[in-house]
Amino acid sequence: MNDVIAAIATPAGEGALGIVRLSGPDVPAIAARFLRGPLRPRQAALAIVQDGAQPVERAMAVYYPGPETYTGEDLLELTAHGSPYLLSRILELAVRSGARLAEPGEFTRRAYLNGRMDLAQAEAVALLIRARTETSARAAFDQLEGKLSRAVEELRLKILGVLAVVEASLDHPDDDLPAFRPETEAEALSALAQAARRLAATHRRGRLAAEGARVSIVGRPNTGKSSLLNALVGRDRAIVSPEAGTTRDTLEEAADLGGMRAVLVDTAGLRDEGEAGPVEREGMRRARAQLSAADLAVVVLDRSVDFSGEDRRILDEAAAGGRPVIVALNKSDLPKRHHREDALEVSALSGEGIEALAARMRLELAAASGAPEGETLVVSVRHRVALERAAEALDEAARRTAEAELASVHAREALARLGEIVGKTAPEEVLREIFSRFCIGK
Ligand SMILES: Nc1nc2c(ncn2[C@@H]2O[C@H](COP(=O)(O)OP(=O)(O)O)[C@@H](O)[C@H]2O)c(=O)[nH]1
Ligand SMILES: [Mg+2]
Repeated sequence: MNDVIAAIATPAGEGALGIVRLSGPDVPAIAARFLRGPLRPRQAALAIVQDGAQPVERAMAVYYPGPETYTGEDLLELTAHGSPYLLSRILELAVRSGARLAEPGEFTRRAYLNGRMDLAQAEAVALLIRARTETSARAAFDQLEGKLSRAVEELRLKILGVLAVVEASLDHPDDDLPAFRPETEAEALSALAQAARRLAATHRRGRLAAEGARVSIVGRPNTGKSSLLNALVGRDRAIVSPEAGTTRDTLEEAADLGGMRAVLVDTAGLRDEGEAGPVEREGMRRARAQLSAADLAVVVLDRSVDFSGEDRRILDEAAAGGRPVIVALNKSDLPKRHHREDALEVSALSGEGIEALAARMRLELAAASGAPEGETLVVSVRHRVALERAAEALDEAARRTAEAELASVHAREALARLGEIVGKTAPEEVLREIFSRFCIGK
């Protein structure tokens, strides 16, 4: 990290303002080659961007001397007019003056490597940038503020406490150590395993909060699934046709159900496989795969035709595994052939009942994703897996306390797994994978 990196930090496209960022040692020296005007630490200063003797732009420069900066290095932010041409021109001048183009996430990677934030916090930066709803932004913000890191650190400290006792018994086997009783330590380790599992289990809610819920719209052919998706997202996303079997592949569309992000998935109609051709059968297979991964199922029934055994089977399949199900009784504008107490009457055609359906979806999802106020949420799969592995290692350690040496090995394994979350023990591949998902300039 002895070079200076530079990038445009604002999104591509015209805007009122745009920002070019530089970080590394020697930032002032490089800046002096293409900026005219004094840089005052942590104060906005007018700087003329120069290409040789020619002025190119008037920018607002803020110079942050390291190490108390985002990256832990000297940092310079140039705010200019938000013209893609001007911004790339400024970037080019910075590069010609000795900086190099930053890779995706490289600023945050430096922040992590320089100890300005741990790995979980660095990952939260990407989550926060991607957050689109209140719940996802809050989960990301909490993680960035170190909430998850603190929970993990607390676990680590408790494991270290037990480990100290266990290892003391190894170092001084002949001493009478009243502190070491295998059963007591086993209990303590099991309790820690449970705590790690409880934290891992918040991932379901954490993922819902961050990515939005997946909602599968399922039903027999022609009940109006595609029409319903269109009505819910407010535009003609899916092809609607009176011809049964029109939707053959699954189709996804993000919807904002009043502050709650959800991904709606339209699926191929489900019917007797024996009557379907190979493409339709593949469509049904995909529909079922989507359904099994859904956080909520909306089963669409056509109330203008008789309720059938196929409808019954779809309802059962949708509810499998305790998944919440909403039954939409569609085509309320047509004469009804059957009725259900538990269903919401809607018309995808006229829009009747669609608001109520969206509200009901929001309610069901809130119940599934609603984290108790203040709860620490695990958002990423990586963290969940590390916690689960730590829990396994702790269980193993708990089983082995009679053989202190083995217990110690497994407890140390648990420490290493937890260390991966905050980056104390994260291998290079993990770092590369994490930071490659960032945008450039962050
Ligand atoms: N009358 C009426 N027709 C509808 C309604 N919803 C869908 N349809 C019609 O039902 C047919 C099948 O709709 P589509 O959305 O393609 O059903 P899918 O096969 O379940 O995706 C089309 O002709 C739609 O226009 C509705 O609420 N009322
Ligand atoms: Mg369809």
